[in-house]
Amino acid sequence: MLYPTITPTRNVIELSGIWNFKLDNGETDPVLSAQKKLTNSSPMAVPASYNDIGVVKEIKEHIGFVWYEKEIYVPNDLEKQRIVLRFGSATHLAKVYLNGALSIEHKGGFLPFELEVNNYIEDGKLRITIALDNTLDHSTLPVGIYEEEEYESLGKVVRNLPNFDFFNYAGLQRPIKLYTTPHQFIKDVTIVTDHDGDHGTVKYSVDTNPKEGLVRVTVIDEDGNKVAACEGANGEISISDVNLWEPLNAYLYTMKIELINENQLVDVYEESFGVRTIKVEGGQFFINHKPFYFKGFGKHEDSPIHGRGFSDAVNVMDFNLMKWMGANSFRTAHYPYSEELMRLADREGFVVIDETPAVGLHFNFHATGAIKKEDSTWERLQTFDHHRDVLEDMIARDKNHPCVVMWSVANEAATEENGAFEYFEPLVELTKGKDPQKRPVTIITYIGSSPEHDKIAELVDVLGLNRYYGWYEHGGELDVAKVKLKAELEAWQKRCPDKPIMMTEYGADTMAGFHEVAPVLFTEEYQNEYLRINHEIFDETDVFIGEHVWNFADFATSQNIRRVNGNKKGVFTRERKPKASAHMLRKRWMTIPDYGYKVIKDKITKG
Ligand code: BDP
Repeated sequence: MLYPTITPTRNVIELSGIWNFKLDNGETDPVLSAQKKLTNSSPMAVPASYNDIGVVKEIKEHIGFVWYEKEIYVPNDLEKQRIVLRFGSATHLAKVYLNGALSIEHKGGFLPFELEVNNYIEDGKLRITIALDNTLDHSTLPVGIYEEEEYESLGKVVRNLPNFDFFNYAGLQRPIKLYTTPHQFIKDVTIVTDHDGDHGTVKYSVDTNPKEGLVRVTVIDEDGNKVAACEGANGEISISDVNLWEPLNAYLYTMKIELINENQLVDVYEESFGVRTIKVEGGQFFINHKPFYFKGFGKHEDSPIHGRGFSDAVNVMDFNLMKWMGANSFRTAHYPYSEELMRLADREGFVVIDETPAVGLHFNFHATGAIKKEDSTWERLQTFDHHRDVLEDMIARDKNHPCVVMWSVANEAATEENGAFEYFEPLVELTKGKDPQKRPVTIITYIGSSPEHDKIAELVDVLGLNRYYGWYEHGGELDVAKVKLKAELEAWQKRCPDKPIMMTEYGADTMAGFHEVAPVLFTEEYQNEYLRINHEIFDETDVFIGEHVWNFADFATSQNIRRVNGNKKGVFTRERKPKASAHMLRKRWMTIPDYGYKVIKDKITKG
């Protein structure tokens, strides 16, 4: 799926700004309400989550549909082309009405969707009305628990509990754009790169609509020089003296694609790409044939005021903070992040584990944090079809990004329960089948999915472990935590020799400004000690390929007794001020090289 950009044949109009907004309290018929302009609406910023900027509880904690609307003129000149309305995302279920007519429905809150709007324009105008539902249940990703309860004195009370640990922000949280293409247009491009010595190869495949005309492809370097060219919808291009895309040292080429019909240039699109390879072998993770070590974070798209709303300023600052720390990578926990952020990661050289919104696929945690004995998750969940669609859409969107080095199919599902293997096997196969670059695949597991009980380790290329020894297990007993962590890592090596292990989450809630001489839970000293003992064990483990601290910054969660106004495991506060651990981690990461930190001597192979 192509990201909309301005080219000599295409235009883009941003629809960000103030939209009309209104809660739907279920009294109106959606079809009728979309037929006329929204009345009694309030201003709402787009992109943004509506929850925090709505201020009052009724908006912040609203369950169900809300309405957004904007009426625009479509300049006459544009009407000669295909005009496409594109949502970077709409969270979670969207019904889009154009001049009152239902035109598209989309399920899933973290991936783009679009539709052609030419036929909906009336008198040069387009009234875009969106009904958005934030309800989560056993068929959505993420998974939520929907409950209704009658109280004599109160009437019906509706609850929609997130089955996961982040606030269920909703709204039009990413940019919305109107863009144009010619009627004969470039629909998609797929790029797969390889290199040997200083010789790079680029296999490409261009999809056009209709499938006719001549495709011309030119590769341009960062200085604007043409380095290679080719003709045809599919082909292979050689680049001599190739500049590789390297972690934190990204080099991006531009592939200029021209579609020519009867000697006329009809469409132009430019896709940037990096030349790099990925391979997992012998317990190591190779980027460009060298063993890579992941240093970084599980993140969230989360910031004050915006909620989960897209902000270039937040993204640039977060990347600068990560660079300052010596981090080279992050995971898009727990949903695909905005396309704009992924493009920034390409440019900055951050290595990304790209995760689906499949979180909360378990019924074995109790709200108190206790692990319940449960074995019916895979019978009760109805997420499979949607999970498959989301994986396909995520790969279609992100397949060309050099920053993406691994797909995460799910986070902390009930992977120790019967039925987990049967649920995940087709999804892992699908991921491998759909990804033209054949990147490694992981499914991130929680502590209940121990080496003794886990059912899916054999399906994945990398064991992604979220483990909290010293926090949820043996909190305050760091000596015991160390022993337990070591034992588990050894057990994994026995069960899956040669499979790389990565700590995809480890962390401790820490209140910025809480201090004690002795490390005590919630103090900055404890967070440091907790991280330090984890690192000691990581450094003793051969097949260990990286560490992602949970979390980059403190983030919002729903209200519950385990969270004091949000999750405080951040190395930065939610306002991006460093805790003591930021300085401690910086010292460590600045001395750990991106490559060759864990070279297993008898296993050096060419990745
Ligand atoms: C893990 C989850 C993550 C939570 C974290 C925590 O993957 O979403 O925020 O634990 O409890 O279980 O802090």
